[in-house]
Amino acid sequence: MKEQLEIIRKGALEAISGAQGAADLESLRVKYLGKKGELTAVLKQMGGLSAELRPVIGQLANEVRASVEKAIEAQSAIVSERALAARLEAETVDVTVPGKKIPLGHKHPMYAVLDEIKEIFIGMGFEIFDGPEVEQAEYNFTKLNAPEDHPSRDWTDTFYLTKDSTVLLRSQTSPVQIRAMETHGVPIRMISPGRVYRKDEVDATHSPMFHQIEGLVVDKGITMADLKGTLNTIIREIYGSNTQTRFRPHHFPFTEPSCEMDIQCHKCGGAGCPTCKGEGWIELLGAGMVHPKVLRNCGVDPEEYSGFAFGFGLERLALGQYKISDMRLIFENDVRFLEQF
Ligand code: 2NL
Repeated sequence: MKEQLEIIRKGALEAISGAQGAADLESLRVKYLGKKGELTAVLKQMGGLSAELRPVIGQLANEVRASVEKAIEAQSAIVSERALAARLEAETVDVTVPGKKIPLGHKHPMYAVLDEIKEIFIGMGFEIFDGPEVEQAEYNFTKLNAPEDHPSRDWTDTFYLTKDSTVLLRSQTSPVQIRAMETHGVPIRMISPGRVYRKDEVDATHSPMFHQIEGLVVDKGITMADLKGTLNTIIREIYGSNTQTRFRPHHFPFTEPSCEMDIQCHKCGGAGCPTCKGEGWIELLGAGMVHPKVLRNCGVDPEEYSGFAFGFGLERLALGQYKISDMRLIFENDVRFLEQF
């Protein structure tokens, strides 16, 4: 029986060291150590042994079992290590292979213009203020000194949201500046960019929703010279340092005196061409010295403080900057148009 056990041990250890996978090892375990295995078969014959031989063979059998178990364990570690190495080899990722390109969008051309303008104002110490698009008539008109019968208040021009005409879609961003004077106080240097709404029919130069940038500077001793100097500086940042400007008298209820600012046509240099409709000048913005009544309506003493304000349409500026012929293209968001910028 001793020889039989040694043969089993030798055969088992050889078979185990040659096993290539976990399944092979499991079947070898069954073959040698299982209930119907070779070692068990030998142990079953131990009843016929003498009393002296039985413990000797028993001890040997235990040794064989232990060494077979140990061999299976060791081989199992080798096999799984090999399997891992093979997997790592097979599943290697080449991180140097160029990736798939994901097409990214970009800023809308009008917001590119807006961001450029914001940067210029921020550089000159202006703060950017936001406010509600649904406004009270009080803030959109009354505090801005618009008389009760002013044409801009007419329901044919303004989107009212209540029957009593007290709530509306703002027609300018000036109410943001009124609110800023009330809450932030003066002195103040600010711009308020945002959507505004007017009952205009859609055509190449009009849209019922468009974007406006308004600006406001209030401090002690602010004059028309500050208005002209600031606006000239900003326009020259946008259009180039050689840009010629002119100021024409105008009327707004919220400023006194009021003016409009033109730039000399960048296409023809002032000679007159289709871009400037033969004028040589292009109208750019409206501005003026804040009306004393407007200051008082916001709790600011016009004897102590003065200021200037201005406003312009962003779409119109973007159309000019990118030589776009139709405002509808700005809002349609057709990618064939947007991809050109
Ligand atoms: C335009 C140009 C303008 C203002 C806006 C303003 C704001 C306050 C006080 C006084 Cl809080 N004025 N804004 C001033 C002049 C022109 O916009 O063509 N508007 C119809």
